[in-house]
Amino acid sequence: MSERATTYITTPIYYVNAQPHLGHAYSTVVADTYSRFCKLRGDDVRFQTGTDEHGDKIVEAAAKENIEPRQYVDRIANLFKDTWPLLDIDYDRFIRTTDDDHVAVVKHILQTVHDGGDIYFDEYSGLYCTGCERFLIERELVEGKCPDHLVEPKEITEQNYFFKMSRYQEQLIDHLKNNPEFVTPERYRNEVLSFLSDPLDDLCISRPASRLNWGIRLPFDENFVTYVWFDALINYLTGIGFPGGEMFERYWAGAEHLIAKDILKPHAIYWPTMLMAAGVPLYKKLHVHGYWNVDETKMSKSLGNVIQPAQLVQDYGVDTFRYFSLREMSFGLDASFSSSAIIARNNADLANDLGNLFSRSVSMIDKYCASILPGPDATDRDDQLQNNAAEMIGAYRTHMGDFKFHLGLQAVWEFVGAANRYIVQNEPWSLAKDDSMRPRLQTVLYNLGESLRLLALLLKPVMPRTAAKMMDGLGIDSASAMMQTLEQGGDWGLSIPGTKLRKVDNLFPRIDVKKQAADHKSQARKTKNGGTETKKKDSLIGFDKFKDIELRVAEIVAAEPVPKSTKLLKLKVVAPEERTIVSGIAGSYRPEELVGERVIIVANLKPAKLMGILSEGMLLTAEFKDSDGNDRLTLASVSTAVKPGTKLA
Ligand code: ME8
Repeated sequence: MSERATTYITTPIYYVNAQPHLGHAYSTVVADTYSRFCKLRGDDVRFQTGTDEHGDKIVEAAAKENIEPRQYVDRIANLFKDTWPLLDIDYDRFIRTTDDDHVAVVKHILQTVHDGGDIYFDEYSGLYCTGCERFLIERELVEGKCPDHLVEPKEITEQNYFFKMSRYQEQLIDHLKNNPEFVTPERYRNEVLSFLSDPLDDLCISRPASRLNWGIRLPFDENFVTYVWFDALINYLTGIGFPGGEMFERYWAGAEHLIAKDILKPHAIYWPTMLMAAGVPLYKKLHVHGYWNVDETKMSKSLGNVIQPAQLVQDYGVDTFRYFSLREMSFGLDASFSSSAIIARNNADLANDLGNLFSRSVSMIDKYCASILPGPDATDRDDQLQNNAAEMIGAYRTHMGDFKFHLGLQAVWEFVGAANRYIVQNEPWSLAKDDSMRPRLQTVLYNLGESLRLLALLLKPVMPRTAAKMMDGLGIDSASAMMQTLEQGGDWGLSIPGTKLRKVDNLFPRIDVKKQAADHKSQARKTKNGGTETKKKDSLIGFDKFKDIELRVAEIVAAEPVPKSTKLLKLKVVAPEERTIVSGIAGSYRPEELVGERVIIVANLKPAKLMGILSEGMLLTAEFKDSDGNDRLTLASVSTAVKPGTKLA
């Protein structure tokens, strides 16, 4: 029997000098999703997050509030702790660098490295800013002054302890060369190697307690405290019971750290060399992601554009945020957060594609089979749909395991599109009209139920609440074996005919773009001086507003005249979900010449009733005069090579 793989995933431990924001939320959601994905893959998983509580910055933040550092760190650490349940973060340990066991492990490592001869005492001269309580380097200065305190730093000579980092430079280069996946994506591995092409300095790892006493005392010299990075990185060992203990043995070999590019150097250079000096094997992998900007601008307190996780959950819902952040950011690259981008994803991918697939399938099983999942006809297989499902699972497993979450989700949504097309192609509503087609109808509905079960299984790591709701609607016990791992549940055909489905609410309500746009407009008006713009200016729209209009390619799959109307045609289109659109083109087109056309629709228009038929969108047309001088319409169309559902950018 093969042994279960182990995975130990960590986030950075966040400084408590700021409140949790979008960037912290992203890293923590990624780690949580990966942890849940690894469980789905069958691994034995441990997941750790926490807070970094020592050092100058924290003392400064506490002083600003006129409270003791201890009181201050307790308050902010609790803010982080209280935030994670809002995002459904399911960690095993929340570690704080002020925890007793952590202090003991830091002392243990310091002593080991000291005993091994890799820590020495030396004099250091540098430019010291008393306001900052740290040494500054030349290029941090503006006109020779500290930019924060506007004073010239003093040249001081201080005695400190140093770690012989330089001694491990070659060993680290070898490790990076021999283990191409040690730091990923590759661009960050290259960055580290390029940094290592210059000689590495030793690392100053202490601060005199006379000027900073909020830290861990060196075990071999009580007059000094530990430099905050040497302290913080060790949290990854403390959390699994280092140095002894079963947990360390069990998890360390599977350690995968997740960080953003800002803290690459401490993780890819300080940390592995520290481990080498302490005689501890290196962690397995370092995954590095990019930065979130807000509306293309850097997020910062002074710009007032810091986004808080609680606000995100309130505005968009937890699963919409989780899905959006994983789908929108190509792991490793920077991405831009905007309200219109998250609303577009909610309305198109979640409400339209997934939400409609779910509600239509469940309501047809309700209507035609009294909410009981029918049995498929044993001789009637739909290989195409089953192959699509197998392809989805394969691609999902590979990409999620490689931290390419956007590609994993893309594969899932290709299957959502295939399942939506399956409905259109099979027309269960037509099959239901013909008694002889009952076995076929049952097969189609079973296959839809089974597609939804597989989707719920794969979406568990990304959107745990939505997956639970889908299982509830499908009448599946979320604790059942087929919903636990890909191994147990990834095969086609495990749904049990006869299962009673349950009524659940819509998976994703649409977010009203118009209302949001109106809110933004009134917000913008408030901030403009006096509202004196001319009418002409008012008729121009900003790119933000244009981005709210969703144009998609649709394939017309059926067309018929609307009774008692000379102008209207009722069209069934796939974009990629099926919808009905009533369009005033009867004077220019005959129904039969429209089937198969790829046209352009406005996909996020509020549905409206025309001659009693609900029209869900609008076709783009242009007016012209034909050779007889009659007014005619022509449809905006694209080549049939473009897939239905493709968005126009
Ligand atoms: O550096 N986009 O803590 P920190 C994406 N205590 N991620 C972001 C982000 C953004 N705009 N801003 C922050 C520290 N992050 C140290 C870590 S670990 C041993 C010690 C996330 O509070 C991202 O994960 O400054 C980044 O690496 C981390 O927050 C930095 O958090």
